[in-house]
Amino acid sequence: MRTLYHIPLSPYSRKVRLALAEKRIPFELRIERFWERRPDFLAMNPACTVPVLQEENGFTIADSYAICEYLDEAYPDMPLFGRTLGERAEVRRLIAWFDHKFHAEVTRNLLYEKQLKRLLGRGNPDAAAMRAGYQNMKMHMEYIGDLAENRAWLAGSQISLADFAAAAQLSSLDYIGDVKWELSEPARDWYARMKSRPCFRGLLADRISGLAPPDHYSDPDF
Ligand SMILES: N[C@@H](CCC(=O)N[C@@H](CS)C(=O)NCC(=O)O)C(=O)O
Repeated sequence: MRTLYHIPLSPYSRKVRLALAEKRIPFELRIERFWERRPDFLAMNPACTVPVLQEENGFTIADSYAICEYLDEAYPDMPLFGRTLGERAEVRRLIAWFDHKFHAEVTRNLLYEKQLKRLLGRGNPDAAAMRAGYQNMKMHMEYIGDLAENRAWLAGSQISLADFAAAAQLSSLDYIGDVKWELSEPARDWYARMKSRPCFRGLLADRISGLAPPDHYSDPDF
């Protein structure tokens, strides 16, 4: 069976899980404690990051963007990178926005500080980083709201990997109760639409032992 090595709160793993589920590609999940640096995992991905996808025939690919591009080329039904040249450029711009800018300015300052740092034994959360994360969230929620108000989906008229990249970052933060949904009603409405899609079911069913999500986490009408 095709296997995705992941950790539940990893936004990059979540993006790939959504892409696989939207394309209805069967897969199983395997938790990889990347901080233990398992030799077999290092052999698959010398960068030692999750996610890593292993196809049934043993073909292995690391990096969420490379995995999603590979999936779109290998399984072209339900294209996730847009159809026209212009759409494809906009999808890629927004994937980079969420994978890099949103992650660096918001997710890293909250999720990494509060959860991953402890797991990795890298000390206590940094209060200044957390303040910056909450502050930066305002601009990002407004931006998502503006996109959602002016387009059917974030990158244009079709759902795309841009929506999954954004939803993946937000769903990891939502699991730890750190998304201020009151900052943008259009962003919240867009996320409610995302949550009600069948591809989201796996993420909404995630439960991490000793860390329960808030009640609204799995409720599409939150
Ligand atoms: N560019 C990579 C980033 C993946 C990444 O940073 N994953 C985190 C978990 S969310 C990780 O494995 N971090 C391990 C580390 O930084 O040592 C991708 O898109 O897959």
